[in-house]
Amino acid sequence: MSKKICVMGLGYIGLPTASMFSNHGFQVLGVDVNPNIVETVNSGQIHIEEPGLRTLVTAGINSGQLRASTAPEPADVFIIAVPTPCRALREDHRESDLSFVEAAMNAILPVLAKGNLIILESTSPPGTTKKMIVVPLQEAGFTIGTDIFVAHCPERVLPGYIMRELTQNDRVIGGITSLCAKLAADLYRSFVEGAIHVTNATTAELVKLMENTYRDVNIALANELANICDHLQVDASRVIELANCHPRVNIHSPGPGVGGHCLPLDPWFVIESAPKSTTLIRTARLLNQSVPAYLADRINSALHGITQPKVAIFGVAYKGNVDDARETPASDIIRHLYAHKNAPKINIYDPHVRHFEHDLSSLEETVTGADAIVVTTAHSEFKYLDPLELKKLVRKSIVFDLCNLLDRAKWTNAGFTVIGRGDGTPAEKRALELAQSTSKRTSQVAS
Ligand code: SAJ
Repeated sequence: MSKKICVMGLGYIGLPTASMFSNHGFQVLGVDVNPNIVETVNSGQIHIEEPGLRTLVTAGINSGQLRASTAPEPADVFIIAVPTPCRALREDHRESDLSFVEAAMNAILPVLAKGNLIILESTSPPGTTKKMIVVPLQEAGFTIGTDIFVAHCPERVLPGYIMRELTQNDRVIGGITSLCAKLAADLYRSFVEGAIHVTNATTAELVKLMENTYRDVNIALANELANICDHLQVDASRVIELANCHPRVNIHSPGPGVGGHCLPLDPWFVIESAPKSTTLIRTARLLNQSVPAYLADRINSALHGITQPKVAIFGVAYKGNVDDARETPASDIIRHLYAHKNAPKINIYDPHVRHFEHDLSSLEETVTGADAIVVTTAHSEFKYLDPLELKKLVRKSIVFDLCNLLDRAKWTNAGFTVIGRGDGTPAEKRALELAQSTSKRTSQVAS
């Protein structure tokens, strides 16, 4: 009989992982506290957008290897893939919330048996595997490494490419003992084609956090460069392009801010674990957090003098071509726009996101009468929009391309003033140019 795996949490990581194991010879029970998710999965459908996921879920359900339920059952392996949020207590202070890990452990404790392997996949502050998994098991009478086994195997897959990266990426496995690590490594070898690196649990926790921290710090540098370029009136994209010709330089891309459930949170887990040794990480995080307010100010200054301005927001997903709006910079940009004295009316269009904190509208409704279009997410669909068609609907032809996504020449030729992220032209100057050209055209028409 094939081994049985119980996956706790059927979100962006749990469901892909459960479906992957179910297509590699394992009996898999996916567990989620949300009965709607359980019902959706049992019908072979998915509740999240991720290329290739539906095929594996449908195959798993049809073959009988995958099932979903709201309660765990006895199994050989338990994989915990639940959220580990980081609650914002202040703008400059966040704290980890491990209550979902605790709830998952409480749910599985009654069905655990000797010989089981328990794996924490959720991204967690250093020490979590010991504190939240090992300690409750010891309290329940188990001896780790002899009659029960524990490892941390952080997920490291990129949303949008999860199914490919699950198999192709290297995997870091942190065991509580070397036998724990070996058992977990053997399990993941069933589908992982990348190398499997074995270490201890706390090292694996820090590896995962530092990967995302590395990216956050580098994006902060790119965002600071964009701000410098606005000040110096130099184009940041060109600076980056030329600097990256150097064999040891890789400046990241500036954008509307940093979103998602990983990069804006994981550095805080590191800060929490060593508050006195994390000056750079904290500074970078705060810099990235400040970008939406900075950009909202630039947008507002371009709207100066317009009574009851109207803004069209393009995209609220935290990045291009995903349906996930968690911690999206668009949300902060909208909040700061609304807080302004001359607050605009805001309409939002996103072809991927289904649920957002504000109402979403159709493309046409969003653009009609707009004084500025603001591209806040790099969805591919926006690249293929026809600016000539949009020009007929807007009131003023300004577009803030905060992702540097659009074909600038195409939009400029269609009559739009394009303001890119860090493109070096002050928004106020652009708005002035635009106002002058509009009044010139109006007076020409009048005469
Ligand atoms: N971003 C920039 N500039 C860049 C790159 C990204 O502003 O040059 C922004 C994006 O627009 C987005 C945010 O950063 O708002 C995060 O996007 P991302 O593509 O860097 O990362 P995530 O959050 O989708 O996925 C990351 C990945 N980590 C790394 O690449 C080190 C992924 O491999 C992890 O598995 C995932 O976090 C996770 O779950 O932890």
